[in-house]
Amino acid sequence: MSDLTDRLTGIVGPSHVLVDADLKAPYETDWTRRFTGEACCVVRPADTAEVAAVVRACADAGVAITVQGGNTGLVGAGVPAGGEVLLSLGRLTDTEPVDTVEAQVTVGAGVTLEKLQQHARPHGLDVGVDLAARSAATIGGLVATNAGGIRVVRYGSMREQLTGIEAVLADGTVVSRLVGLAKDNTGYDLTQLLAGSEGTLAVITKVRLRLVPLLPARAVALVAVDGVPGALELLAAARAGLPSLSAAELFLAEGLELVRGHGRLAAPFADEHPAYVVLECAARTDPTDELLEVLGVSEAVRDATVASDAAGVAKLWAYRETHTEAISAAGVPVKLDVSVPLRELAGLVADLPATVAAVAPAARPILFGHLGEGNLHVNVLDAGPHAEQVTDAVLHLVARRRGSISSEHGVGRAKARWLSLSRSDAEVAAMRRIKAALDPAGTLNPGVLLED
Ligand code: 2HG
Ligand code: ZN
Repeated sequence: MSDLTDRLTGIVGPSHVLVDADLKAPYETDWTRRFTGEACCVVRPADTAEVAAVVRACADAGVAITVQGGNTGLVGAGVPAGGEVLLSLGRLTDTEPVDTVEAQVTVGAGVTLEKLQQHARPHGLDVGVDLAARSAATIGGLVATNAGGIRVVRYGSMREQLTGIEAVLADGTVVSRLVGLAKDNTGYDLTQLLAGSEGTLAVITKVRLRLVPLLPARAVALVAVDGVPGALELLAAARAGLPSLSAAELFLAEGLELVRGHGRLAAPFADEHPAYVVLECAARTDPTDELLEVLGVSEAVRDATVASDAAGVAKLWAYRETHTEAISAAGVPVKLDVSVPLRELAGLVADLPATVAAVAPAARPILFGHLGEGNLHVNVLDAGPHAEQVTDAVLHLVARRRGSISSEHGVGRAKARWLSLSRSDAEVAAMRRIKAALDPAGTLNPGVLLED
């Protein structure tokens, strides 16, 4: 192994090959604290050429690689299983000037979402994807997992923002397609193949993204409803009546109680309600009136509060966006991220507590997520030794309702065992053939997405 570390040191310099346990530790455990594994070393290249040389060195040595961006992933895809070289892309922070004619930009994989937003916004443009982990999540990781977030209802997931990619293949070859042509039918779309491939096919080093118009005027409503059927009735009204709709989110009474306790937040309403919806409208001019009009006629609304100033908007979003940190402060949850057709959502939410209780009687499920896509984040606290059974029971329930076992976080190591619940044998076999063609030695992120 010291031959390999010597070669890696020659490529990136001694200060960017970490071998001391203390220095490696922050890279070896994921954000949830549920996934952890030892890396033989952490290597931090500065650019695509260094990444290519590192990948080639590992291929020559027959040592596997775990690829890591901001380490905000939730499915254990970015931490080693044991013994891999951990390839951290945090130094790939090149940011090219915003191309205002194409409304596109090219950035290094290690640029955080927040930095990219700050880069685009002075030009009257914005990134189509946004999510709570924006300050640490990197663009490379967001593409590798095809991240979704809170604006999918308007702009789609990360793959819809992609116009080009540069990546290093398992043998160290660089493939680069960063022109960002709006139309380009010249064969297989490698850019889209790599989106959502979770580091198993190549290491993404640069990304070209389309940008959307910056919409400075925002109005947010926090709406109390009787339950999921009411939330869906409100969603239907919002979809029909709000051309400026930019987010439609859901959380339940248990989640509100948890985030209020964690953040010392005031109760949003005089009474408690079973479920809450956050609707956000974004436009060039104040969309408050159109939002109020829809709230005024929807029979699903039990109570509502609306804000359009920055502080008020942030205050309302906090009830939804602090769910993850409030849950994490309460324990290490089993994190599941599922989606079902919207007509199945109420049934799924109704069935979940009993399904979880049957295998983990003391567990506390906290449900929230992205209403527009039927994407529920099922976080289960206090599952104790029953984490696997909880995962198994919930994912089977989702499959019975024709859903996906991973909506936006990816499959990672956490869900690889259950991939066949969402993908047919023929599909998994085709995926394995693609993996074998691009990474025949199985060096890139082994055990992620496809079980060994
Ligand atoms: C969100 O929507 C993120 O806030 C995190 O996808 C979800 O913590 C989770 O389970
Ligand atoms: Zn989410």
